[in-house]
Amino acid sequence: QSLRRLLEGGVVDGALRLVYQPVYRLSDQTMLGAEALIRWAHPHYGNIPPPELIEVAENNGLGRALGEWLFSRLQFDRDVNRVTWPDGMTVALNLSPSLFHAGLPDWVAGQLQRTGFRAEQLVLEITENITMVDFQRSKQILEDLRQMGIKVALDDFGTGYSSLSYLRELKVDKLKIDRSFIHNLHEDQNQRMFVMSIVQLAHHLQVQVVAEGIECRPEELLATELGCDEGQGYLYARPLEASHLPGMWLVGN
Ligand code: G
Ligand code: G
Ligand code: MN
Ligand code: NA
Repeated sequence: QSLRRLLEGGVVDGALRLVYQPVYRLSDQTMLGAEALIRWAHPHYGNIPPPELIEVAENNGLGRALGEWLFSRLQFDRDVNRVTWPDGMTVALNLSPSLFHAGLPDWVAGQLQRTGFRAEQLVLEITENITMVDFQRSKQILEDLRQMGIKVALDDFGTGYSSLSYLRELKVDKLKIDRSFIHNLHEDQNQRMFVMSIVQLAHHLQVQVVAEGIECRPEELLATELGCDEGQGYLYARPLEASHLPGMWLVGN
């Protein structure tokens, strides 16, 4: 049961599936959407961690196949598993490095058309390191995506090699502060200073800030006080099976 066979075999095989983690507005706990996260339950090796799955895909020239599978599975979950996306709710997808090239905007447009999602529903998450490979080209790709109405988020922010000043040039909608900075926020003054500085700079640039990995009330309280706009984490919800997501729209709002 290779990854290639699973990807080429379509979306019905449950060994490869998506789970969805809700994202909330911190000021009033309104649910804003969900992040789709891939899961691979291997019959012999058990659950393969996503980073390993991504590496296998990238090393075997399956980056694009994986991307197409993601959109197909979103469509499948929507149409067959009834994961409806109410107006205004967004779905965030993590992009594999090999998809991040000049052809990305056209490729995404094709996927949207094929699967019947609208650009406004989509958030694309990319890590800051991917954008550092060719900064000028990355700027153009992000501009093109946003021109199409797609939102772009910088994922795992704070763990990469970029400097803060590059945020000024790279136009994104959101910045997701890595969960290592949110963990025990109430117990670490340095982390609080870091988060506060990021929020100030981001807001100055009209960029929204998402706090990842909120696990307890004190972390939530501080993330909110420090000005983070959105939050995601086990305190609110773990990544959920598709069938459990629609119920969350109601609970959250
Ligand atoms: O879901 P989990 O916390 O185990 O994810 C671990 C890492 O794998 C995260 O950094 C996440 O961004 C990444 N990841 C999860 N799903 C996908 C996916 O569908 N595509 C890519 N490229 N990365 C993913
Ligand atoms: O890098 P990225 O943001 O895509 O990673 C998302 C991953 O983080 C998901 O796979 C999810 O399992 C994990 N995650 C989400 N919320 C929490 C949390 O509150 N605590 C921890 N430890 N991990 C979380
Ligand atoms: Mn992510
Ligand atoms: Na992250």
